[in-house]
Amino acid sequence: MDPLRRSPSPCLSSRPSSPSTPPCEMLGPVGIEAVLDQLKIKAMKMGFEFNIMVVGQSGLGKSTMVNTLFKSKVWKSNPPGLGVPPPQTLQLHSVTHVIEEKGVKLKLTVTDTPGFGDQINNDNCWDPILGYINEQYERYLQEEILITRQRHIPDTRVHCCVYFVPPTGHCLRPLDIEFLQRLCRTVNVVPVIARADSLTMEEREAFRRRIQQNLRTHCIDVYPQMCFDEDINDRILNSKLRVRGCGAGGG
Ligand SMILES: Nc1nc2c(ncn2[C@@H]2O[C@H](COP(=O)(O)OP(=O)(O)OP(=O)(O)O)[C@@H](O)[C@H]2O)c(=O)[nH]1
Ligand SMILES: [Mg+2]
Repeated sequence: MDPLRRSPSPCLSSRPSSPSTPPCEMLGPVGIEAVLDQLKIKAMKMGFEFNIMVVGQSGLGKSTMVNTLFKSKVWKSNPPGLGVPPPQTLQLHSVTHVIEEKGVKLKLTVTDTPGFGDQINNDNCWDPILGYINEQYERYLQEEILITRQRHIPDTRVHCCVYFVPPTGHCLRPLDIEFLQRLCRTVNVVPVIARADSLTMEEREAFRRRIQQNLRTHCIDVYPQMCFDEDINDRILNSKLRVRGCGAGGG
């Protein structure tokens, strides 16, 4: 895995300094704690960016999930088209909205992709999706290496890619494996069982376990990868996610 190609973390992280650096003895308060407030004010002003992409075979509910997400959180003024399924997605497109909660702004971009796997020959059906992801890295890098770069570089890199697994109830298909192996080298992948309401609870649980086994067998490193276990808190949270992984999605 090449860490340079790994999708970026959407959040700012502040790690304590190395334990090998001894703390300096202080003779009085110097106002270090004010840094926290300053960082908070800055983060509130700037907001956070989170870019999510949905990928999967045609008809698995990618656009429905995007719509659900937007209707409940962003498209409040949109006329509700209840019962009207979204039209088939024929090209990759992104929508961006700013969500604000208790003064914290989140610029959320959702990228919807056309379904794949409908052809007799599905060779390289992942190319447009991987091409888009890599193009965003390239765009960001080009801005970053400019001598006079912008103070805030617009981040269009995909932070998280939700991969819809068809609810076959068996195991991952060869096409899923091929696709996931490529995707997970480039971006944080969260596999979900699509249309999970078409399986019973027992079938869903057995399917989830088989998928986890397939992922291990084929060295598909989905989110959260081990490199995110930076400290004990991360490890606890990530191990919970790993145990419950691939249980979401669908109804
Ligand atoms: N039972 C069930 N049906 C769903 C679910 N999500 C979506 N559907 C239905 O599945 C059909 C296809 O949904 P879409 O969201 O258009 O699927 P898509 O993955 O975007 O399809 P493409 O754009 O062709 O790639 C629609 O009729 C939805 O109402 C779900 O979780 N459960
Ligand atoms: Mg669609």
